[in-house]
Amino acid sequence: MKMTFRWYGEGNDKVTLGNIKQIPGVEGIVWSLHDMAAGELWSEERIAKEKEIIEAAGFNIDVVESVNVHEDIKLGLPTRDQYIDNYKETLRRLAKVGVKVVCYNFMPVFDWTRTDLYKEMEDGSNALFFEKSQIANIDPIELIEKISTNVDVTMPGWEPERLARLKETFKQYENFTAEDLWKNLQYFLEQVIPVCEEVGIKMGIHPDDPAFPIFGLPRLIINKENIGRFLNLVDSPYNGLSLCTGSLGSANNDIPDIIDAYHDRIHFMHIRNVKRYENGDFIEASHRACDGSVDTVKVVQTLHKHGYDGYVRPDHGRHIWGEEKWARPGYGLYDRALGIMYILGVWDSVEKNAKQS
Ligand code: DNO
Repeated sequence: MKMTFRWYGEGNDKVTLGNIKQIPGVEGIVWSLHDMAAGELWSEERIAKEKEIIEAAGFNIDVVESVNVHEDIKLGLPTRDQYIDNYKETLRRLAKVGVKVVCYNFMPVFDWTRTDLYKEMEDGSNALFFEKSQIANIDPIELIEKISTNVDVTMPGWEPERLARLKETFKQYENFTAEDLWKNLQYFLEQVIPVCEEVGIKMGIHPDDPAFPIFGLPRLIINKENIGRFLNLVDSPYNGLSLCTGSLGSANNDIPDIIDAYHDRIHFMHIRNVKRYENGDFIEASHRACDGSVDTVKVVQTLHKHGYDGYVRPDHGRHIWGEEKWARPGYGLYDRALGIMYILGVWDSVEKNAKQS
């Protein structure tokens, strides 16, 4: 298991590389060019600059999250081919500097969705929250307006250019089915995976978050069966997963069982916990197994059992010790650092037991 930490880049993240350096065990920075719109070709100069900054701080640049997929590709529009060409060329450029894994998602319109970014918890911390009944009763555009007020940073999946086109994009998805989306995903993979095989980049699709349809939009990567279908669309080790325990944990998925089934296709793990309530709401909890609905201990044990040597990062943390005043929602420093210590603690103890027996 290779530990990493997501970082949004200089001037765009209040967490510094120096901060991250002091968290035990972190080998790599999960990075991206966050100002690139989906479909744009990444410049070699910008890629080289990011590599230089990250490597100078003593980290590897092996994982990129994300290279975003243009909406026209998801919609299967005739214009998709030019964006797929850019995607392929971006992958070639990333491979040239040593990138090994690219994380992406194939969720229509939105990336992750929540109804409250700072829900107060009993201990005084606050965290991302999803209230199912709110989603059922609110217009998506109203929701975005409501939750993005008072957030002065761009959030992944909530980029300004995406939000500006929201109404129009929703219209394009009218009468669009899950089968349409599967077809367009297959088309994308059939184009992109051969390039990955050639240049040595492993693609890891991120599950849909939450792992159920919202606003009448189809969602594909939501359970074991669909993940199996996805892996068979193009049956290549380069067509793999960024398995996110929090996203899959928003529905009643048996994540250790999913890891058992597909561990050889997991290139990147996002490990975090969520606490699910009976009414379908969920809140992001600490990484500790007993604090939420995901058995994070069993997740790590199962990875160890299969000799997992891919990348891992802690995912969304709660905002603690007042960091909501400066941190990007879900991406503060402290709770993610605690998460790393928990994940490594479980891993080290399983490793030690395995060696002794
Ligand atoms: C949320 C993240 C997602 C993820 C994308 C991958 O915090 O896990 O935004 O990066 O879905 O493309």
